[in-house]
Amino acid sequence: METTLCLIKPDATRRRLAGPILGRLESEGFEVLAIRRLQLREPTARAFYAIHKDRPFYMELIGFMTSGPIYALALRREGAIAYLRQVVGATDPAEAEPGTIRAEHAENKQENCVHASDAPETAVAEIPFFFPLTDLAI
Ligand code: FUP
Repeated sequence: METTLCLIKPDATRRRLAGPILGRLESEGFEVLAIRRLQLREPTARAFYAIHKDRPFYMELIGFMTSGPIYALALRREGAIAYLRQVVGATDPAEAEPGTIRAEHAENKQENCVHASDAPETAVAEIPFFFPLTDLAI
């Protein structure tokens, strides 16, 4: 079993899509180990996306991610990390496989509804931004 981090981003929260997305994740076999609703502050958003700090879209991404409430979820499933990336779909909804969350709901490359950790090292680094690892028994 693996645990991964999923964020339901401000665009999806604003559009009342948290429920449908959570339902989809549960129907895909993910167990919700932990869930929080919160609004990211700039220093936390900057640190979370530090890997992108030199990309041209970085400050716009930080502005967007701090623009409203998000949901953070720690999700457990067999092969959770790769499987969640598959269910979420490509960054750009225009390129996302039909049926993926982003193909169904996302507006563009930035307002793309969800974040999903992209590797085991990333999940272990990202989960503690929101949940103490000691609470999750992973
Ligand atoms: P993903 O792993 O699919 O979430 O996407 P990336 O790691 O490529 O991008 C990280 C974040 O940057 C995503 F949340 C979307 C955002 N982004 C933009 O805002 N503009 C872009 O042109 C590309 C990515």
